[in-house]
Order: sequence, then C-alpha cells, then structure tokens
Amino acid sequence: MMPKTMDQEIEALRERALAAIAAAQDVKALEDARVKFLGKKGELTLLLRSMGELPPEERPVVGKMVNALRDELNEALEARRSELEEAAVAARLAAEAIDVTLPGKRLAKGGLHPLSQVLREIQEVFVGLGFEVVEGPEIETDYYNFEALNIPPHHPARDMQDTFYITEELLLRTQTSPVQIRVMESRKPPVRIIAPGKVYRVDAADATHSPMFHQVEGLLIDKNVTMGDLKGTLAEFAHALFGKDRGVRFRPSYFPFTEPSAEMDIECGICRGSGCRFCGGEGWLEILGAGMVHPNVLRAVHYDPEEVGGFAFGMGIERVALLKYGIDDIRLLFESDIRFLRQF
Ligand code: 2NM
Repeated sequence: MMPKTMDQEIEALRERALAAIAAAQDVKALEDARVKFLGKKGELTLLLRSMGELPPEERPVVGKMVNALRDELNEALEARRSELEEAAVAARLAAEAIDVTLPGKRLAKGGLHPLSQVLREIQEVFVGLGFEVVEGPEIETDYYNFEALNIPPHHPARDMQDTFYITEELLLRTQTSPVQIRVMESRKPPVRIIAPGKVYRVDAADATHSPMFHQVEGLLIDKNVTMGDLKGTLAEFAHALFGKDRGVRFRPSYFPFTEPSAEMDIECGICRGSGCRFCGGEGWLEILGAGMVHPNVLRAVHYDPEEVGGFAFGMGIERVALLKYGIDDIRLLFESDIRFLRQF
C-alpha cells in the first residue's frame, strides 16, 4: 500500500476527531476527545511536529491545513459543548419539575384527649369567675396532705391501705388540697384559686376506680363568704359545663376539712330525673364535694377564722368526663384506644 499523503492523513484525522466530538455524550467525554486530538500530546500536535520531515516547500501548505483543522475542531468542540450543556440543563429542569396541579397530602389531624378537653372547660369556667389556676407537687408530706387539712392521725384515709406511702413522711398526694394549703401559707386573703392535677389512691382498677386519677379542687377565701356563695358558684359551674336546663341539688355530707360539708348532684342527662340504669334509678348524679373551710384548716395557715373564711370544693375530672359524655367505664379514658378517643 502506498504511504498516505499528508492531506489524506489530515482528512482521516479530521473525520475521526469530528466523529469523537459528535459521539461525546457528556462534558467529560468531550474533554477527553479534545485532549486526544488537540492536547499537548494530541494527534494534531504530533502531526504538526512531523512536518519537519516534509520538503520545505510543502510545509506552508500543510501548516495552513493543520491550522484550519485546529480551528474547525475547536469550533466543533465549542458547538458540542453548548449542546451538551443545554441538554444537561433541560434534563435537570425536567427532573425537577413540580406538578402544581397534584392534590396535596392530607395531614393526620390530632385532637385533645377527652380528659384534657373537660379539664380545659372546667378551668375556663372558673377563670371566667376570677379564679387563678395553680399547681403543686405530686409527692407531698404527711403534714400538707393530712395534718393541715384537719385529717386526724387515725383517720381511715391515712391507712396504708388507702394511701401510697414513699416513706413515713412522704406520700403520693391523695387530693390536690395540699396545693391550696401551700397557697394560703404564702398569701393573705382574698384567695381565689383552683388546683388541677393527678392524685393517687390505693384502689384496684374497675369501672369507677383507678389508682391514679385527676382532680380539680377550688378554694375561695375572703371576708363574709357564705354557703350561698358556694351554692351560686357551683351551680353556675354545673350549668356552664352541662347546660342550663339541668337541675342541681345540694345534699349534706361530711369531710374533715369543711364544716358544714355538702355534695352537689346534677340531674341525670339520660332520664332527666325519672331514674334509669346510668343514674342507678336515682335520677341524679353526684359530681362534686364541697363545704365551708374548717376553722382548724384556717388556723393551720395562720388565718383568723373570726376575720376570714370561705368555701372549698373538689371533683374528679374522670368522673365529670364520664357524666358529660355518657361513658360507663373509667378505664376507657386510660387505654389510649384511638377508636374510642376519636369520638370526642
Ligand atoms: C373536697 C370537698 C370539700 C377542699 C378543702 C380544701 C382546703 F384546702 F381548703 F381545705 N381544698 N379542697 C375540699 C373540700 C375538697 O373534695 C371532694
């Protein structure tokens, strides 16, 4: 075979180079092609060097051809580079496109536990009547839980069978009244507070008992407070929570920390007073205990019973929730069964 002439060699190199440029599918492949043909040790550079072997009169002609080829390849490289860059941008735009017409993802909606709802309602009623919400420790001393509340040393409530003792002195509070003792110790009358929170009693869990439950207790101390103030305040509360059409009644009762003491009933919402299974045939449902604060309790916090006095009350929030929603088992409030909770 005849050795290739210089112009044949240039033409062959041109075709290979243009093919490589056209075949490059990304900027990296294109750069490899540039180095292969136009780099320091590239094919075109080597060709230029080999010109030394040509007869002197051919050199300018071949030199021109090589320069023209270099220009052509540079242009082809540049054209291919912008093609690839535009394609890359187009691909990215397509991949990142957002379909603004797609329907949104539905968010799961949470809700308050029925106990929390009832607690908030109770708090709103009393805050509206001028009471302040206060909290206190769940671990209490014998003094604040019993002694200051006029509960004598051998009262059954103090029994190991009824109270969770931690030591001889420390216990889990059996009511939130110790919070009210603490507030009275630290403030002068008038006092208008409610104390919500967890309380603990040794009880087996059944439809109406739980070893932990929630209470709201209230206390109002001022000059010239009467049993009429107690009745008006608590009737107002019952009507706000259960509706104005529900009758309320007060019955005499006994608590060591109040004298006189009473319990308040509300007309049964199921039978409206005629007697049914929900109210045990009574027509009435007990919702809270109350009374005029005992002089011994006032003396324990260094208030003068001749100067000031007041009323106090206490209710179980679980019980109020059961009555309000017509639920028949307290355990449903503690089981976190979403099928039950969703109904409120
Ligand atoms: C009740 C019933 C009656 C009560 C008494 C006091 C305090 F601290 F003032 F003595 N706080 N709460 C009270 C009174 C609680 O719960 C059924």
